[in-house]
Amino acid sequence: MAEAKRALITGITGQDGSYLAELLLGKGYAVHGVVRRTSNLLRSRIEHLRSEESIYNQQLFLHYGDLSDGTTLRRIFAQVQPDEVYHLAGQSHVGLSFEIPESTSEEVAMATLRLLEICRDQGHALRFYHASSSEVFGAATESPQTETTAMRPANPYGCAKAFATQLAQVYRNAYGLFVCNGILYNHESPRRGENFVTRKIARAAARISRGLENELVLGNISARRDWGHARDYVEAMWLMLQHSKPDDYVVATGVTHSVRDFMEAAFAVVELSPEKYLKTDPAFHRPAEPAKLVGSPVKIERTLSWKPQTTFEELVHEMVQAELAAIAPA
Ligand code: NDP
Ligand code: GDR
Repeated sequence: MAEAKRALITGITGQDGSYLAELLLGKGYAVHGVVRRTSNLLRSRIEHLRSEESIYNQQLFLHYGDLSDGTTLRRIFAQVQPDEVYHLAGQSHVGLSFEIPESTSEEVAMATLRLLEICRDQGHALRFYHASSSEVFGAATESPQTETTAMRPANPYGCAKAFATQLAQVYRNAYGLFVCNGILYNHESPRRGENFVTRKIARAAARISRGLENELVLGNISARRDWGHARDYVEAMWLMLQHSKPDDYVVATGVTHSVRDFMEAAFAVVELSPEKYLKTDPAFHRPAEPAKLVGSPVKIERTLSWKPQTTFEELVHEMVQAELAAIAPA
Protein backbone atom coordinates (compact mmCIF):
# COMPACT_ATOMS: atom_id res chain seq x y z
CA MET A 1 0.00 0.00 0.00
CA ALA A 2 1.27 3.52 -0.84
CA GLU A 3 2.41 5.56 2.15
CA ALA A 4 -0.12 8.14 3.31
CA LYS A 5 0.50 11.71 2.19
CA ARG A 6 1.75 13.95 4.98
CA ALA A 7 0.13 17.34 5.54
CA LEU A 8 1.37 20.01 7.93
CA ILE A 9 -1.17 22.60 9.10
CA THR A 10 -0.26 25.81 10.91
CA GLY A 11 -3.35 27.13 12.71
CA ILE A 12 -4.91 23.67 13.11
CA THR A 13 -6.74 24.83 16.26
CA GLY A 14 -8.52 27.63 14.37
CA GLN A 15 -11.82 27.53 12.50
CA ASP A 16 -10.33 26.58 9.12
CA GLY A 17 -7.60 24.36 10.53
CA SER A 18 -10.14 22.17 12.29
CA TYR A 19 -12.30 21.67 9.16
CA LEU A 20 -9.22 21.11 7.01
CA ALA A 21 -7.87 18.50 9.44
CA GLU A 22 -11.20 16.63 9.22
CA LEU A 23 -11.15 16.80 5.42
CA LEU A 24 -7.57 15.51 5.15
CA LEU A 25 -8.06 12.76 7.74
CA GLY A 26 -11.08 11.63 5.71
CA LYS A 27 -8.84 11.43 2.65
CA GLY A 28 -6.33 9.20 4.48
CA TYR A 29 -3.60 11.80 5.06
CA ALA A 30 -1.29 11.76 8.05
CA VAL A 31 -2.11 15.17 9.48
CA HIS A 32 0.44 17.14 11.52
CA GLY A 33 -0.57 20.34 13.25
CA VAL A 34 1.45 23.11 14.88
CA VAL A 35 -0.04 24.18 18.21
CA ARG A 36 0.98 26.96 20.55
CA ARG A 37 1.72 26.42 24.19
CA THR A 38 -1.28 27.81 26.06
CA SER A 39 -2.20 27.85 29.73
CA ASN A 40 -5.29 25.79 28.90
CA LEU A 41 -4.76 22.41 27.27
CA LEU A 42 -8.27 22.28 25.88
CA ARG A 43 -8.26 22.95 22.12
CA SER A 44 -11.99 23.11 21.64
CA ARG A 45 -12.19 22.93 17.82
CA ILE A 46 -10.08 19.76 17.54
CA GLU A 47 -10.90 18.15 20.89
CA HIS A 48 -13.22 15.63 19.20
CA LEU A 49 -10.28 14.45 17.05
CA ARG A 50 -7.77 14.48 19.91
CA SER A 51 -9.99 12.36 22.14
CA GLU A 52 -10.44 9.72 19.43
CA GLU A 53 -7.90 6.93 20.14
CA SER A 54 -7.97 5.61 16.60
CA ILE A 55 -6.99 9.07 15.31
CA TYR A 56 -4.79 10.90 17.81
CA ASN A 57 -1.15 9.91 17.50
CA GLN A 58 -2.20 7.40 14.84
CA GLN A 59 -3.20 9.68 11.99
CA LEU A 60 -3.21 13.09 13.69
CA PHE A 61 -0.06 14.45 15.35
CA LEU A 62 0.40 17.76 17.17
CA HIS A 63 3.70 19.61 17.50
CA TYR A 64 4.39 22.53 19.80
CA GLY A 65 5.56 25.56 17.88
CA ASP A 66 5.00 29.26 17.39
CA LEU A 67 5.12 31.37 14.26
CA SER A 68 7.80 33.53 15.88
CA ASP A 69 10.06 30.54 16.52
CA GLY A 70 11.85 29.73 13.28
CA THR A 71 14.17 27.13 14.82
CA THR A 72 11.28 25.02 16.02
CA LEU A 73 9.34 25.40 12.77
CA ARG A 74 12.41 24.21 10.86
CA ARG A 75 12.74 21.20 13.19
CA ILE A 76 9.07 20.32 12.66
CA PHE A 77 9.56 20.41 8.89
CA ALA A 78 12.60 18.13 9.22
CA GLN A 79 10.65 15.65 11.37
CA VAL A 80 7.42 15.64 9.39
CA GLN A 81 8.82 15.95 5.82
CA PRO A 82 5.42 17.24 4.67
CA ASP A 83 4.14 16.74 1.13
CA GLU A 84 1.64 19.57 1.60
CA VAL A 85 1.82 22.58 3.93
CA TYR A 86 -1.29 24.60 4.74
CA HIS A 87 -0.25 27.87 6.35
CA LEU A 88 -3.34 29.19 8.13
CA ALA A 89 -1.98 30.52 11.43
CA GLY A 90 -1.90 34.14 12.51
CA GLN A 91 -3.85 36.96 14.14
CA SER A 92 -6.98 37.01 11.97
CA HIS A 93 -9.12 39.83 13.40
CA VAL A 94 -9.18 42.89 11.15
CA GLY A 95 -10.54 45.30 13.78
CA LEU A 96 -7.93 44.19 16.31
CA SER A 97 -5.15 44.72 13.79
CA PHE A 98 -5.62 48.47 14.32
CA GLU A 99 -4.90 47.93 18.03
CA ILE A 100 -2.03 45.44 17.68
CA PRO A 101 -0.51 46.25 14.27
CA GLU A 102 3.03 45.20 15.11
CA SER A 103 2.28 41.67 16.32
CA THR A 104 -0.31 41.27 13.54
CA SER A 105 2.34 42.12 10.94
CA GLU A 106 4.88 39.83 12.61
CA GLU A 107 2.47 36.89 12.57
CA VAL A 108 0.83 37.48 9.23
CA ALA A 109 3.70 38.84 7.13
CA MET A 110 7.06 37.92 8.65
CA ALA A 111 6.01 34.41 9.68
CA THR A 112 4.98 33.66 6.10
CA LEU A 113 8.42 34.77 4.95
CA ARG A 114 9.96 32.52 7.61
CA LEU A 115 7.97 29.52 6.38
CA LEU A 116 8.70 30.20 2.71
CA GLU A 117 12.42 30.31 3.51
CA ILE A 118 12.12 26.93 5.26
CA CYS A 119 10.30 25.53 2.21
CA ARG A 120 13.10 26.79 -0.05
CA ASP A 121 15.61 24.74 1.93
CA GLN A 122 13.69 21.46 1.86
CA GLY A 123 15.38 18.63 0.02
CA HIS A 124 12.10 17.31 -1.35
CA ALA A 125 9.32 18.90 -3.42
CA LEU A 126 6.43 20.14 -1.33
CA ARG A 127 3.30 22.12 -2.00
CA PHE A 128 2.49 25.23 0.04
CA TYR A 129 -0.90 26.87 0.58
CA HIS A 130 -0.96 30.45 1.87
CA ALA A 131 -4.14 31.77 3.48
CA SER A 132 -4.48 35.11 1.71
CA SER A 133 -7.56 37.27 2.14
CA SER A 134 -10.02 39.53 0.33
CA GLU A 135 -8.70 42.20 2.71
CA VAL A 136 -5.74 42.65 0.34
CA PHE A 137 -8.16 44.46 -2.02
CA GLY A 138 -9.36 46.94 0.66
CA ALA A 139 -10.49 50.04 -1.21
CA ALA A 140 -11.01 47.89 -4.30
CA THR A 141 -10.60 49.39 -7.75
CA GLU A 142 -13.20 47.05 -9.28
CA SER A 143 -16.10 44.88 -8.28
CA PRO A 144 -16.26 41.90 -8.19
CA GLN A 145 -12.57 41.38 -7.52
CA THR A 146 -10.51 38.78 -9.38
CA GLU A 147 -7.01 37.37 -9.08
CA THR A 148 -5.68 40.35 -11.08
CA THR A 149 -7.41 43.15 -9.13
CA ALA A 150 -4.90 45.60 -7.64
CA MET A 151 -4.09 45.23 -3.96
CA ARG A 152 -5.12 48.31 -1.98
CA PRO A 153 -5.39 47.20 1.65
CA ALA A 154 -7.30 49.41 4.10
CA ASN A 155 -6.00 48.15 7.45
CA PRO A 156 -2.82 46.72 9.04
CA TYR A 157 -4.07 43.13 8.65
CA GLY A 158 -4.71 43.67 4.92
CA CYS A 159 -1.25 45.24 4.47
CA ALA A 160 0.41 42.26 6.12
CA LYS A 161 -1.63 39.80 4.01
CA ALA A 162 -0.75 41.75 0.86
CA PHE A 163 2.96 41.51 1.72
CA ALA A 164 2.68 37.76 2.38
CA THR A 165 0.65 37.19 -0.80
CA GLN A 166 3.13 39.01 -3.01
CA LEU A 167 6.04 37.27 -1.31
CA ALA A 168 4.41 33.90 -1.99
CA GLN A 169 4.18 34.89 -5.68
CA VAL A 170 7.85 35.89 -5.68
CA TYR A 171 8.91 32.54 -4.18
CA ARG A 172 6.80 30.73 -6.79
CA ASN A 173 8.26 32.70 -9.70
CA ALA A 174 11.86 33.09 -8.51
CA TYR A 175 12.49 29.64 -7.04
CA GLY A 176 9.89 27.52 -8.83
CA LEU A 177 8.23 26.53 -5.55
CA PHE A 178 4.72 25.08 -5.67
CA VAL A 179 3.03 27.92 -3.76
CA CYS A 180 -0.66 28.88 -4.00
CA ASN A 181 -2.45 31.90 -2.59
CA GLY A 182 -6.08 31.25 -1.70
CA ILE A 183 -7.63 34.74 -1.72
CA LEU A 184 -10.54 33.83 0.50
CA TYR A 185 -13.57 35.98 1.26
CA ASN A 186 -15.31 35.73 4.64
CA HIS A 187 -16.26 32.20 5.58
CA GLU A 188 -18.09 31.33 8.73
CA SER A 189 -19.36 28.35 10.71
CA PRO A 190 -20.40 27.42 14.24
CA ARG A 191 -16.63 27.25 14.92
CA ARG A 192 -16.05 30.91 14.05
CA GLY A 193 -14.30 32.92 16.78
CA GLU A 194 -16.77 34.61 19.11
CA ASN A 195 -15.65 38.16 18.28
CA PHE A 196 -16.41 37.94 14.55
CA VAL A 197 -19.71 39.50 13.63
CA THR A 198 -21.59 36.40 12.39
CA ARG A 199 -20.83 34.30 15.44
CA LYS A 200 -21.58 37.23 17.72
CA ILE A 201 -25.00 37.65 16.10
CA ALA A 202 -25.83 33.93 16.01
CA ARG A 203 -24.89 33.56 19.66
CA ALA A 204 -26.89 36.61 20.72
CA ALA A 205 -29.99 35.48 18.78
CA ALA A 206 -29.91 32.09 20.49
CA ARG A 207 -29.21 33.44 23.98
CA ILE A 208 -31.80 36.24 23.73
CA SER A 209 -34.42 33.70 22.60
CA ARG A 210 -33.69 31.64 25.72
CA GLY A 211 -33.82 34.67 28.01
CA LEU A 212 -30.09 34.55 28.83
CA GLU A 213 -29.25 37.95 27.32
CA ASN A 214 -31.23 40.99 26.35
CA GLU A 215 -29.11 42.97 23.91
CA LEU A 216 -26.85 42.70 20.89
CA VAL A 217 -24.21 45.42 20.60
CA LEU A 218 -22.74 45.93 17.13
CA GLY A 219 -20.75 48.47 15.12
CA ASN A 220 -21.41 49.22 11.45
CA ILE A 221 -24.45 47.18 10.43
CA SER A 222 -24.52 48.52 6.87
CA ALA A 223 -21.18 46.86 6.10
CA ARG A 224 -21.52 44.20 3.41
CA ARG A 225 -19.56 40.99 3.04
CA ASP A 226 -19.39 37.99 0.70
CA TRP A 227 -20.08 35.22 3.22
CA GLY A 228 -19.59 31.48 2.62
CA HIS A 229 -19.19 28.36 4.75
CA ALA A 230 -15.74 27.36 6.08
CA ARG A 231 -16.37 23.67 5.29
CA ASP A 232 -16.71 24.52 1.58
CA TYR A 233 -13.67 26.82 1.61
CA VAL A 234 -11.20 24.28 3.05
CA GLU A 235 -12.11 22.00 0.13
CA ALA A 236 -10.92 24.80 -2.19
CA MET A 237 -7.59 24.94 -0.32
CA TRP A 238 -7.04 21.23 -0.86
CA LEU A 239 -8.03 21.39 -4.54
CA MET A 240 -5.45 24.13 -5.19
CA LEU A 241 -2.64 21.87 -4.02
CA GLN A 242 -3.86 18.93 -6.14
CA HIS A 243 -3.73 20.87 -9.43
CA SER A 244 -0.89 20.34 -11.89
CA LYS A 245 0.48 23.86 -11.46
CA PRO A 246 0.57 26.38 -8.64
CA ASP A 247 -1.56 29.50 -8.95
CA ASP A 248 -3.67 32.06 -7.05
CA TYR A 249 -7.44 31.74 -6.72
CA VAL A 250 -10.24 33.93 -5.43
CA VAL A 251 -12.60 31.83 -3.28
CA ALA A 252 -15.97 33.53 -2.83
CA THR A 253 -19.69 33.16 -3.45
CA GLY A 254 -20.01 36.30 -5.59
CA VAL A 255 -22.96 37.51 -3.49
CA THR A 256 -22.95 40.05 -0.65
CA HIS A 257 -25.23 40.63 2.32
CA SER A 258 -25.13 43.33 4.95
CA VAL A 259 -24.51 42.76 8.63
CA ARG A 260 -28.14 43.81 9.06
CA ASP A 261 -29.25 41.06 6.63
CA PHE A 262 -27.31 38.51 8.67
CA MET A 263 -28.86 39.80 11.89
CA GLU A 264 -32.41 39.69 10.50
CA ALA A 265 -31.92 36.15 9.14
CA ALA A 266 -30.47 34.95 12.46
CA PHE A 267 -33.29 36.42 14.56
CA ALA A 268 -35.84 34.98 12.12
CA VAL A 269 -34.53 31.50 13.00
CA VAL A 270 -35.64 32.09 16.61
CA GLU A 271 -38.75 33.98 15.49
CA LEU A 272 -37.75 37.31 17.02
CA SER A 273 -37.38 40.81 15.61
CA PRO A 274 -33.84 42.12 16.27
CA GLU A 275 -34.71 45.84 16.51
CA LYS A 276 -35.82 45.56 20.13
CA TYR A 277 -32.43 44.19 21.19
CA LEU A 278 -30.01 45.97 18.87
CA LYS A 279 -27.65 48.61 20.25
CA THR A 280 -24.77 50.19 18.40
CA ASP A 281 -21.48 51.16 19.97
CA PRO A 282 -18.79 53.23 18.22
CA ALA A 283 -16.20 50.98 19.92
CA PHE A 284 -17.02 48.38 17.26
CA HIS A 285 -16.61 50.84 14.38
CA ARG A 286 -13.30 50.64 12.54
CA PRO A 287 -11.13 53.62 11.54
CA ALA A 288 -11.51 52.45 7.91
CA GLU A 289 -13.67 49.85 6.17
CA PRO A 290 -12.88 48.12 2.90
CA ALA A 291 -15.32 49.08 0.16
CA LYS A 292 -17.43 46.62 -1.82
CA LEU A 293 -15.64 43.36 -1.09
CA VAL A 294 -17.20 40.77 -3.36
CA GLY A 295 -15.24 38.08 -5.13
CA SER A 296 -15.51 36.47 -8.55
CA PRO A 297 -15.19 32.70 -8.23
CA VAL A 298 -15.05 32.25 -12.03
CA LYS A 299 -11.42 31.08 -12.18
CA ILE A 300 -11.69 28.47 -9.44
CA GLU A 301 -15.00 27.20 -10.85
CA ARG A 302 -13.45 26.77 -14.30
CA THR A 303 -10.05 25.44 -13.30
CA LEU A 304 -10.74 23.36 -10.20
CA SER A 305 -14.51 22.79 -10.54
CA TRP A 306 -15.06 24.28 -7.09
CA LYS A 307 -18.42 25.82 -6.19
CA PRO A 308 -19.75 26.88 -2.81
CA GLN A 309 -22.26 24.30 -1.57
CA THR A 310 -23.90 26.19 1.31
CA THR A 311 -26.35 29.05 0.83
CA PHE A 312 -26.41 32.15 3.01
CA GLU A 313 -29.69 31.03 4.60
CA GLU A 314 -28.30 27.55 5.37
CA LEU A 315 -25.18 29.08 6.91
CA VAL A 316 -27.17 31.38 9.20
CA HIS A 317 -29.52 28.57 10.15
CA GLU A 318 -26.68 26.17 11.01
CA MET A 319 -24.90 28.79 13.12
CA VAL A 320 -27.99 29.72 15.15
CA GLN A 321 -29.01 26.07 15.63
CA ALA A 322 -25.50 25.26 16.89
CA GLU A 323 -25.76 28.09 19.45
CA LEU A 324 -29.15 26.85 20.62
CA ALA A 325 -27.76 23.30 20.97
CA ALA A 326 -24.82 24.62 23.00
CA ILE A 327 -27.12 26.15 25.62
CA ALA A 328 -27.67 23.61 28.34
CA PRO A 329 -31.38 22.85 28.86
CA ALA A 330 -32.83 24.65 31.88
P1 NDP B 1 -8.67 31.65 13.41
O1 NDP B 1 -8.44 32.97 14.07
O2 NDP B 1 -9.86 30.85 13.77
O3 NDP B 1 -7.38 30.71 13.66
C1 NDP B 1 -6.08 31.23 13.69
C2 NDP B 1 -5.12 30.11 14.02
O4 NDP B 1 -3.78 30.65 14.05
C3 NDP B 1 -5.35 29.45 15.40
O5 NDP B 1 -5.08 28.08 15.29
C4 NDP B 1 -4.29 30.14 16.26
O6 NDP B 1 -3.89 29.37 17.38
C5 NDP B 1 -3.15 30.22 15.25
N1 NDP B 1 -2.11 31.19 15.62
C6 NDP B 1 -2.27 32.52 15.78
N2 NDP B 1 -1.10 33.07 16.11
C7 NDP B 1 -0.18 32.07 16.15
C8 NDP B 1 1.21 32.02 16.46
N3 NDP B 1 1.88 33.10 16.78
N4 NDP B 1 1.83 30.80 16.41
C9 NDP B 1 1.14 29.69 16.09
N5 NDP B 1 -0.19 29.68 15.81
C10 NDP B 1 -0.83 30.86 15.85
O7 NDP B 1 -8.61 31.92 11.83
P2 NDP B 1 -9.42 31.21 10.64
O8 NDP B 1 -9.34 29.75 10.82
O9 NDP B 1 -10.73 31.88 10.46
O10 NDP B 1 -8.54 31.65 9.38
C11 NDP B 1 -7.40 30.90 8.95
C12 NDP B 1 -6.49 31.80 8.15
O11 NDP B 1 -7.17 32.29 7.01
C13 NDP B 1 -5.98 33.05 8.89
O12 NDP B 1 -4.67 33.31 8.45
C14 NDP B 1 -6.92 34.15 8.43
O13 NDP B 1 -6.29 35.39 8.50
C15 NDP B 1 -7.17 33.70 6.99
N6 NDP B 1 -8.45 34.11 6.42
C16 NDP B 1 -9.61 33.80 7.06
C17 NDP B 1 -10.83 34.11 6.50
C18 NDP B 1 -12.12 33.81 7.17
O14 NDP B 1 -13.15 34.34 6.74
N7 NDP B 1 -12.15 32.95 8.17
C19 NDP B 1 -10.89 34.77 5.16
C20 NDP B 1 -9.60 35.02 4.58
C21 NDP B 1 -8.44 34.69 5.18
P3 NDP B 1 -4.68 29.46 18.81
O15 NDP B 1 -5.85 28.52 18.69
O16 NDP B 1 -3.64 29.00 19.77
O17 NDP B 1 -5.11 30.89 18.98
P1 GDR C 1 -13.87 40.81 8.70
O1 GDR C 1 -14.88 40.03 9.67
O2 GDR C 1 -13.37 42.07 9.30
O3 GDR C 1 -14.56 40.94 7.37
O4 GDR C 1 -12.64 39.79 8.61
P2 GDR C 1 -15.75 40.52 10.92
O5 GDR C 1 -16.76 39.48 11.15
O6 GDR C 1 -14.87 40.89 12.08
O7 GDR C 1 -16.43 41.88 10.39
C1 GDR C 1 -17.31 41.89 9.28
C2 GDR C 1 -18.00 43.24 9.20
O8 GDR C 1 -18.91 43.39 10.28
C3 GDR C 1 -18.76 44.70 10.82
N1 GDR C 1 -19.21 44.71 12.22
C4 GDR C 1 -18.62 44.04 13.23
N2 GDR C 1 -17.55 43.22 13.26
C5 GDR C 1 -17.22 42.65 14.45
N3 GDR C 1 -16.17 41.79 14.51
N4 GDR C 1 -17.92 42.93 15.61
C6 GDR C 1 -19.00 43.77 15.62
O9 GDR C 1 -19.61 44.00 16.65
C7 GDR C 1 -19.38 44.35 14.38
N5 GDR C 1 -20.37 45.19 14.01
C8 GDR C 1 -20.28 45.40 12.70
C9 GDR C 1 -17.29 45.01 10.65
O10 GDR C 1 -17.05 46.41 10.76
C10 GDR C 1 -17.04 44.44 9.27
O11 GDR C 1 -17.40 45.39 8.30
C11 GDR C 1 -12.80 38.41 8.41
C12 GDR C 1 -11.64 37.69 9.08
O12 GDR C 1 -11.88 36.31 9.07
C13 GDR C 1 -10.33 37.96 8.36
O13 GDR C 1 -9.30 37.12 8.90
C14 GDR C 1 -10.51 37.65 6.88
O14 GDR C 1 -9.31 37.89 6.17
C15 GDR C 1 -11.67 38.44 6.30
O15 GDR C 1 -12.85 38.12 7.02
C16 GDR C 1 -11.90 38.10 4.83
